[in-house]
Amino acid sequence: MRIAVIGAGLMGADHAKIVAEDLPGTRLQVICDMDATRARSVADATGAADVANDPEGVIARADVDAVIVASPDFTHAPLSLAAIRAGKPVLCEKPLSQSSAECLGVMEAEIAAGRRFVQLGFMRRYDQSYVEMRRALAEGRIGRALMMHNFHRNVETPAADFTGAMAITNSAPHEFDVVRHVLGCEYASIAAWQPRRSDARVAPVVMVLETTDGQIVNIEINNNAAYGYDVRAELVGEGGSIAMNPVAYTRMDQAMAQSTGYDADWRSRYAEAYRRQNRAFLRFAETGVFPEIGSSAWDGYAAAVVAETGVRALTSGQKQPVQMMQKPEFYK
Ligand code: ISE
Repeated sequence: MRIAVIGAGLMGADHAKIVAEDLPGTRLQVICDMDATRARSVADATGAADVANDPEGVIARADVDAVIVASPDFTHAPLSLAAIRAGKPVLCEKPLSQSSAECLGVMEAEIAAGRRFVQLGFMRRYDQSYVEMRRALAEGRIGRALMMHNFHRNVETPAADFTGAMAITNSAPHEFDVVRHVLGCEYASIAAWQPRRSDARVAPVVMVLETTDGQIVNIEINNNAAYGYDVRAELVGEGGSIAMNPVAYTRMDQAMAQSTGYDADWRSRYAEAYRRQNRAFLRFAETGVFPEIGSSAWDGYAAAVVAETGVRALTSGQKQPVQMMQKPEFYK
């Protein structure tokens, strides 16, 4: 399987490393980036065979069998469409698009092509904590699900002009996706608020969602939490609860105190989830069978609808109904 990685930024470099180190049987064929120096440095670090700067050209190349898209968000849907046109499986970083209409275009192209090509990079589904929550629910060990509490904290925003709307469209889609995956239902409504900060940085966004099955979900997105990358989740059922443990290999005991560290960002916290996701993508590329827990173009559409509705809820200060199309038979 000859793989091209499009985008040699943070995520592209990470994906290239996973392909090179953790996907036996693959060849890292091309690293593609507008910035030739960046592409070359990732290629050198990972032993990729070639570099390029034209993504659509790379997707069409005869010596490329599958594609990983990790270029800027606005390129995700157009490049997924190019992969569908070329008949090549694509692992596309989240979000598929911030526009649900554009996600719909990708779904329509896939349906017209008659088979799945697009796996979306909602890697949290492969994190062991969510795997266990979903299993506990399926096995009836905590009874019927009532609520899910979620915290998503970054050290600081990547850019100073990051807004509350961006917290909803860029960071929260991980929670939107993994919660509906764990609970196995869709959202019925969303409300969103922000507390006031004492400085100009973006304040946390707190959302409360109702599901179509009558559960309540709350999500805190705090992109300026200052102390570390910290994701927490607890699924509460009628007969028990299951919560994510902090992930740490060691504990420090010193000066009359006990402490564990935080990751600086998601790449190390979810390293194993990314590896599992990318292995699942490789199997998908080899067999054409869509991964059992993988997220699809439909899931990208669902996340985009909730995010669009969440932004309306934040700006209006009012709870908004989440209105999604019927799930096409193709994605069932
Ligand atoms: C960021 O946009 C991501 O995509 C990461 O996966 C997430 O964990 C991070 O907190 C987001 O801000």
